[in-house]
Amino acid sequence: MIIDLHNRIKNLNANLAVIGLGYVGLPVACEFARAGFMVLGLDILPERVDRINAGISPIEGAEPGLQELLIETLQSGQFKATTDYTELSNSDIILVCVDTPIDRSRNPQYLSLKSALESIASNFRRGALVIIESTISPGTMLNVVQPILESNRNYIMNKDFFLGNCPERVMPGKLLKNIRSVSRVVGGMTPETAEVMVSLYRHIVDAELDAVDCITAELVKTVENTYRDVQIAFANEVALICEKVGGNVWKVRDLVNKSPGRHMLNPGAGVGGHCIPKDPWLLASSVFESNVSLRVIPAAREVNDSMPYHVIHLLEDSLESMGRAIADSRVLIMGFAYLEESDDSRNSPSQALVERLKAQNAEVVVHDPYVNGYSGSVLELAKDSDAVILMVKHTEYKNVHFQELRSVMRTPILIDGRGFYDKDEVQTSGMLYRAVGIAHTLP
Ligand code: SAJ
Repeated sequence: MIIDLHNRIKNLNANLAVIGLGYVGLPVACEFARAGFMVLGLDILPERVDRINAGISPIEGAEPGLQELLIETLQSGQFKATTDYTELSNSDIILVCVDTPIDRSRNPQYLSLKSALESIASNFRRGALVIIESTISPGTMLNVVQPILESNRNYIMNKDFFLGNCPERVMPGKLLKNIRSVSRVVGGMTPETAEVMVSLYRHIVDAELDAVDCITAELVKTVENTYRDVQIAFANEVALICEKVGGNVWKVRDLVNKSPGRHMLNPGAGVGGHCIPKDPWLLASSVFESNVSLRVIPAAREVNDSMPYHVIHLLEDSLESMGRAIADSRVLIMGFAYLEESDDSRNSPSQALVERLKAQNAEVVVHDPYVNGYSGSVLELAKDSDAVILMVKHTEYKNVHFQELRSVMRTPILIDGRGFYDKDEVQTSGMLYRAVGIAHTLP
């Protein structure tokens, strides 16, 4: 049965379905359609499906080529979207690209995943291949995915259907580019399944495709992001040490990275986004109920989550030196997105900062050139403020003129959360400069 599927993949006459038409599902659906497959996109949101069928990409932010590719694949008839999950009965291959957040106790919250799996279980046909692209906690394929797919119609995996996990490696702003150019781990519940999956993804991926078992695929994706989180936490702790002992973490980092095999990442005002704050908990949760006690991974999360509050400490200290307090101060936050040149503010460190400042009775104003509702003039918004806090290194913020800024502020304090500005330049303008990772020396 899987040999037949393999042949149909080679000949491009396997029918594909992609469940979840977000920043993972929509690009991959369009790429497989461009490759020549008939692709059916499924989503639970009718308005999203209607927009997509009208040729309007629902993905916010600049995604080079996606809008054009969507229109091309709709016009060629290779791709269409629907909310009708019964159409899954016509699919040979079903990709699942739904969100897999964590809940308040940091366990995986699989509502979307389980709903998609139940829809598949009720509709898929014998011989279908199901591939999970969502990031999942190690053990999920065996303990969650397989049982739900076998729960209906008495199907048995590897007899009546086939199952794999090919974690996405997309990056907002370069969704299509990453699909083509970034290697993928291809996890199959059997080696034969992994081999068939490699032949499928070879149609859209130019980079390496590494066939593995599913537990390896689940581990690789969660570990690669946890690795990044721990590395950032290390840089943040070094920043705190530098502040205390009189150093400049940016200079230290540059020189450390001259040492062979060192690649210290950037410290900063916090870690946001849809992946890095979540994936370490997906990894850690796989051993929550065991005798494996994790210390580094949770501690790294705690360090990174504390950084917005460290920025508040720098602000408090600066205001105090000018005879002011946070309460009744007016603060301008520069940058609300989680990442430079992005409009995505999911889990943004600025959210935590704004909430805490407001709780301390500060008047908070936010600017971000990419995030709806926060555009405008930095100079206008800085008027009568007691501090400006740089939270995101959007290129636009390089144009800030410190003398002008100082002239409109009530108290001229600049807190640099990303090592974005030159301390001497800021201080020469007469502003008080404090930065994450740079010891405070009186001007
Ligand atoms: N950050 C730091 N210091 C750093 C790097 C990032 O504080 O040295 C902060 C950023 O400001 C941001 C957060 O961490 O708030 C996340 O930044 P990121 O560069 O990791 O961007 P993400 O969250 O979009 O990460 C994604 C991940 N890709 C996938 O999950 C498929 C990650 O594995 C990639 O390394 C990253 O994109 C990338 O650089 O492509």
